[in-house]
Amino acid sequence: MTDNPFTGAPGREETTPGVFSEAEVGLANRNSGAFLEMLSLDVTPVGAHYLLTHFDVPLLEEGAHRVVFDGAFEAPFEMSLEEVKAAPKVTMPVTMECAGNGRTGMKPRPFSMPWSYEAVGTAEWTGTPLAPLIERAKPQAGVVDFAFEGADFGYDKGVGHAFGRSLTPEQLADLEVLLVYEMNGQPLLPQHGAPLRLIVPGWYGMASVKWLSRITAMTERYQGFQQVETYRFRQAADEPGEPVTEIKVKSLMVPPGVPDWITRKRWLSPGKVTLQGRAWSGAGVPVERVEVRIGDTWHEAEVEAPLGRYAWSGWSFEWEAEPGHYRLACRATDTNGNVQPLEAEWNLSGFANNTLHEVEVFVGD
Ligand SMILES: Nc1nc2c(c(=O)[nH]1)N[C@H]1C(S)=C(S)[C@@H](COP(=O)(O)O)O[C@H]1N2
Ligand SMILES: [Mo]
Repeated sequence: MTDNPFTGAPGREETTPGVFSEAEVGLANRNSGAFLEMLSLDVTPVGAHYLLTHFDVPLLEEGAHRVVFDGAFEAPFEMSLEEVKAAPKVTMPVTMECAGNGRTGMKPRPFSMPWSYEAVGTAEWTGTPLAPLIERAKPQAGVVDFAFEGADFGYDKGVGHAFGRSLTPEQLADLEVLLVYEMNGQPLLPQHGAPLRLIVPGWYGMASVKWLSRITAMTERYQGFQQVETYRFRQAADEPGEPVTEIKVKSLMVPPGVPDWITRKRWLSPGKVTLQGRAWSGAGVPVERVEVRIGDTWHEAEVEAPLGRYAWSGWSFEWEAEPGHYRLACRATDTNGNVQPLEAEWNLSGFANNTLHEVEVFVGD
């Protein structure tokens, strides 16, 4: 027997100065991000939707897969994919964002998947509502949590675990949670959770468990690693911290003009330019306004109606571009009055950075 080689998080500091490590670049190669130019689309093409997978992608056979309802249910049961597909079918456009999106903008930089802006996308998810299935399994009196576990297993900080998350009965009653088997009208791809995943609209992506295998009713709060050890706002490693839940208000811009290959800085000609992008908030709260900063002046952008309650809104602004060097930025406000902060609110894991998207632009002939 070898001792657990992953305890003590070897080679992994909580934060890191300067350049990205080989391990972080490896994570970035596995977990691709969205193309900012595709923010012009309401629905992100499947192949351009960001990915975040902690362990290996399990290759599950649809015909053999079951989702098991067990634990403190009066009437536990399991369902085949055929049975899930025979249940009432709904399609919902949902904007999903990784809690780690924006991590590279934090100082000092948390050591993890190095997302800048690209861990967000909107898909039309097709599946069946979870709530009636939970009802069918009849939770016993005293159930305080439902645990959702995926078929993927691995190690983090020395702890071996299946990726799992939980929601309380109150959260389930509030959230329109779906069991999903199609994305943009196509069967789920393995990397997006085939054959079955959870979608928790309005929450950061970690709640939307992929490769869903087991739903366990619990009379005590779920203590899975991904629920209690991570996805928490902490200032120091020894704090319990507050859980990461709903998405915070945010906006991004389609970078205008043409890019420099390496730096992604932009070049464009003077004259009329349509600046456009997307804005969203969490928990089904609509975006109220988007402003665009050109030089030192903020301008009101036009905001479109979203495809659905949990989908992002398009925004646009007509700019009469004059020669010069600019750091363009955009900023959204939701109908609860939440507005994007000018400075990132630092936390140890780099979660939920919703500060401004800035794009450096040169206008000239
Ligand atoms: N089983 C499982 N579910 C998971 C994950 C995972 O690693 N394993 N990653 C989560 C995270 S952190 C995010 S942001 C979303 C990403 O979903 P996507 O890869 O389909 O975009 O899936 C979530 N569900
Ligand atoms: Mo994530």
